[in-house]
Amino acid sequence: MFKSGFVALAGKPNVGKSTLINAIMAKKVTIVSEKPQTTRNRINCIYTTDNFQIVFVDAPGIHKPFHKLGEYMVKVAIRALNGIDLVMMVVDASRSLSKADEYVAKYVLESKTPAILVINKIDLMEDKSVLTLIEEKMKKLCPSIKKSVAVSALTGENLDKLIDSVVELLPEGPKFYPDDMITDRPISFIAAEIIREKILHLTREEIPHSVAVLIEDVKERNNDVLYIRANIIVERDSQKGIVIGKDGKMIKQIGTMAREEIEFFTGRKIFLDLHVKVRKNWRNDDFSLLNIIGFKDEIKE
Ligand SMILES: Nc1nc2c(ncn2[C@@H]2O[C@H](COP(=O)(O)OP(=O)(O)OP(=O)(O)O)[C@@H](O)[C@H]2O)c(=O)[nH]1
Ligand SMILES: [Mg+2]
Repeated sequence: MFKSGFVALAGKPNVGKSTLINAIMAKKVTIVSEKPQTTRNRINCIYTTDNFQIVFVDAPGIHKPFHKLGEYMVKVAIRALNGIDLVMMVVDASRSLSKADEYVAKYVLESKTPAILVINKIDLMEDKSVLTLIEEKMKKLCPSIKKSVAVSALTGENLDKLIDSVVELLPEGPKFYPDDMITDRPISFIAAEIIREKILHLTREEIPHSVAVLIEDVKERNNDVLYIRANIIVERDSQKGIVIGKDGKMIKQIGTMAREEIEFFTGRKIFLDLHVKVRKNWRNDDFSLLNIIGFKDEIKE
């Protein structure tokens, strides 16, 4: 019997949703950072074995938005809970439960989809006795929780148990994607995300949230090289200066790190051509949000 289904991740920002998917798949497919609101749009990550296929739907963290970008991200996250087989509701064991977790529980319950509670980051926990309290509280808020698993996406602890629980709750079904496909997103999306991840990693304060990456061109070149031209969009001239850095040092570092990772992901030689552009207030501008992030249904709604 072959099992398959769509499993969406829900949780507030920074609880480790994307890290969990990468850890289960043993492959980096979706980007991760220590800063909240890293994931901005939906990405399907496909995990196939001989016995099952799980399509993990990674989505932004559910939060209170302060601009249109955040507003549409939350819409994406809530929409990701429609038409799926199972929700993995993720909470952070190293922090106490908050109003934001209750807010997530409300949406999970409204989706009328069975859920697994994933208590992540147990490697940071000293007192494991609170796990039961977290479980009880979340189950009370969200009676659609069928199971609860405490894990660490970082150390891999209990991930096998989590996979077993997911598979157990999945229906019998076909393969939705071919065996060798690990994401539904094209290389342009993945490359933009990897570049943005490096910027998140290398910059501080308001820069990470003010940056977007737009792929302008992907072209086959001689000697099997894939040429990728990307615009790094910032909101202000001062931010442009920071992203370029003194003598272009910062952009060079971003470029090297991103190129290496895109090469690893694609198994191909990449020529990465980065430019920095200022688009004032892009985070509140529908045209930019459609054009750069690809929100379409969210803007229409
Ligand atoms: N110690 C520890 N850190 C973790 C674990 N899982 C994730 N993290 C860290 O938590 C941070 C956030 O991880 P992400 O996977 O980007 O979180 P997310 O829930 O996808 O966040 P958004 O995309 O912003 O909603 C990163 O710094 C991760 O390294 C874990 O099990 N243990
Ligand atoms: Mg994420």
